[in-house]
Amino acid sequence: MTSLNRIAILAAAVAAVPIAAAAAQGGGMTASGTLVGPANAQRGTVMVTDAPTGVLVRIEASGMTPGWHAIHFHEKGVCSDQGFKASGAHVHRGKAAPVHGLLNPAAKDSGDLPNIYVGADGTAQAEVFSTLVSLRGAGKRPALADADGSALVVHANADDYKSQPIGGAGDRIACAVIK
Ligand SMILES: [Cu+2]
Repeated sequence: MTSLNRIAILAAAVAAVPIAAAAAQGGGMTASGTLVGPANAQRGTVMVTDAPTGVLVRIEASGMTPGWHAIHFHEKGVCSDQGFKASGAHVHRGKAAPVHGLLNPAAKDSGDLPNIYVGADGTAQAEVFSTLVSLRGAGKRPALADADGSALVVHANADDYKSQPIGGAGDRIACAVIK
């Protein structure tokens, strides 16, 4: 191949992947938030990276109660109220209430995520991946960075991945606005 041909092929390949299309497919954009507990006390950070088939989530937390805890994406980017109820229900498609549970065959809950484990020292470091959402709507998956934003909420108990409405996860104990 002459170098001229090579340049022509390279130019064609670049033209075939315009920047907008790359972003629509999940172009590595990130969003992050500060994890807060009761009385707005800082509990760590949450980082979400858009990926071609979903989102990668990194959580670094401290000052938490040891043990397994459910985490979910909730539908509104609000973590300022006592109890974090303002973050709403889980991220989901359409108007109907979602059917929850990663191990539930009928599930339609886009906010579902696997549990995290907090060690005896009250810290947790975890990376989890979800194919159920996107940051900005890639793959027609619900967008975390939509008009009203979203939040990552940590619950008091583990998620059993089956029971309704939230897998027995209990109270909301920490919350991070994703933006
Ligand atoms: Cu939840």
